[in-house]
Amino acid sequence: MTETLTPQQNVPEKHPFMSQKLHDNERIKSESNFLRGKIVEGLQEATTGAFSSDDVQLIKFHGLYQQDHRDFRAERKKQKLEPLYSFLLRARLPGGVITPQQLLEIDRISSELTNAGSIRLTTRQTFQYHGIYKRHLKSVFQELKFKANIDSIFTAGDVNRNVICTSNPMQSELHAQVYEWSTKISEMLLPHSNAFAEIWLDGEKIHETEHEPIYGETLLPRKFKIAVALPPFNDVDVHANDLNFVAIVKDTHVVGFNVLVGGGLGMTHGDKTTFPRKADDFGFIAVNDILEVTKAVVTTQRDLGNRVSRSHARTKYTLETHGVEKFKQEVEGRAGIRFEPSRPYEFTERGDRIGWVKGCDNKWHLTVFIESGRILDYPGKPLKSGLVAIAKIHQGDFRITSNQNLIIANVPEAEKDKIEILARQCGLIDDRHTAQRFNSMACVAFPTCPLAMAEAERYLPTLVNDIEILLKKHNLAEDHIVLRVTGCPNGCARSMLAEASLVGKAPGRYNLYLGGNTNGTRIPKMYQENIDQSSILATMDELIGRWAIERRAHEGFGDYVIRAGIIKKVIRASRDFHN
Ligand code: SRM
Ligand code: SF4
Repeated sequence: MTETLTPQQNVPEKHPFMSQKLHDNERIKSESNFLRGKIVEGLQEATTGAFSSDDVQLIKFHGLYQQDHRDFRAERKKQKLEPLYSFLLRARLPGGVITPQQLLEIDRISSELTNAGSIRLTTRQTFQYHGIYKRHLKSVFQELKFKANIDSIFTAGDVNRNVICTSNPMQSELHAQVYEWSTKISEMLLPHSNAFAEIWLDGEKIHETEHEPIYGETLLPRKFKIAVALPPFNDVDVHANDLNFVAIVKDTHVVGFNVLVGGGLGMTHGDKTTFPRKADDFGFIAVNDILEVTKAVVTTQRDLGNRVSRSHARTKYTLETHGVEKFKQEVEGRAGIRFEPSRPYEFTERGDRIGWVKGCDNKWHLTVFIESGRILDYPGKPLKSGLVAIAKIHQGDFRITSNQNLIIANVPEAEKDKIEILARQCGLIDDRHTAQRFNSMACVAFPTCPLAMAEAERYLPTLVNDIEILLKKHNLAEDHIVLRVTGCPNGCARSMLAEASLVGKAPGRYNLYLGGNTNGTRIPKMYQENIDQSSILATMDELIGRWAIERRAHEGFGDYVIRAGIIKKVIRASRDFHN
């Protein structure tokens, strides 16, 4: 069994950060009284739409981010008005599964209580509401909990985030198993604090005594992400997560997992001490060891992670600082297991299979493409109303994918045509979409993300149009490049695992990275810095033209740019070529 020591008890003598001043967020957490802070008082404060700066950090643990509409920021400043504050709420949905009834409630709440009116599917298999005013926050929490049985506990902050798992519906039995483990992991890593129910739900005590047996009172040094992948599908992008379980299957059963630790994609422009990093393979564990190993990895990161510099606090840096072997031994000791040599597996697919597939249980599953995951009624394309119409007749469930798409799952044969008609009417099925569009992804960026340096979600549709034109020009219209755009180097659309990616530098300007691969196991490298739209297209025109002529059979764009020497081979982490 994992010991439940506090971080202080577990810090080894030679911890490199012991003598330095801890980051102020550590103070905020430790003084917060199990994440209460002064949130209740802040909610009652009617003179501002915001919370105090300490509470802005604490509300993250409750699944909220304070934001202001960036399109209006300058104008409001000019008029000497407070920024137009509103909140993002991120739901907790391990594995991304929801019922039609839940979807109807999610839709209603978005229309009645949010300014944006949209449901935004995320790259971590859940949904976000944007634009909730402070005065509506409590109602949103209560409606979500009491009408849809959904909460947002620990979807942000220095804790384990939404646990994601492969959503391929064709392997129904196996999906059920990896989904079950995702939910068990998620539940094991929930807080033991009554603050959430107390503040938002006017709730009764859930936990008799408040303590955090796994996290300790100051929780983790930084966010922590877990994925469960079911090969051959790498839709979850294992190298983006602190902890990954790759399911090893025998016949129809998951018999164990290969454990990969220390993936992460964020970096800071110009700071070479920050970098995207692939996860290290620790080895194989038996299926029933998954929870103990999870606990051991989380507590090792809790105790060894950097609490001084938040830019170096993720597990990937802990591995770099202490060494992979030491971290691994620590996990073995805490979990009481020995990692066996990894079992063979292969990732061959990553994007969602858009369209209908029949599962092994003879149920049908329709994966619909939702550009950047934004569900809204667009002119001539009422996606949101269409989805509501489907939810009203659908007898199965829905699954949000880690690629911001949605699966209308478990449709009986007799209902298939009705669902198809509704999906076509609202634009959820659109035969004009190309493979390129299906394999392109963007993060939110403007106008809500405070960290955005350039557009992403609002730029993606035109960028894809342009890339489609280039592919057509070079007779590659049926082909695609795994293309991702993020408004800054944090990499929320996992741009650092794409074949080609644009990373925002300033309005209208991006760094162009090339050389990732189609199955998400290689980190791309910077090819051009700070370029504008016309340079991006000129470069892509030239490179797609060369790829069309020089590629070997079925050679992906990312593999081609490396073989052709356009990009030097990237082995492990971007650090290898930044240094
Ligand atoms: Fe992210 C911060 C949006 C997945 C790396 N991310 C943010 C914030 C909350 C900005 C902020 O801190 O104020 C963004 C809110 C924008 C908005 O208005 O909605 C934001 N991240 C998103 C989402 C919604 C992108 C999307 O288009 O779907 C994804 C929500 C996931 C979820 O449901 O939990 C999202 N973020 C990711 C991923 C991809 C993943 O997890 O698979 C990454 C890269 C993987 C990783 O963590 O290394 C990612 N987000 C970051 C980082 C950099 C973290 C780092 O340690 O390097 C930040 C900034 C931070 O934490 O300081 C960030
Ligand atoms: Fe915001 Fe940057 Fe994440 Fe995009 S990548 S959502 S701009 S933090």
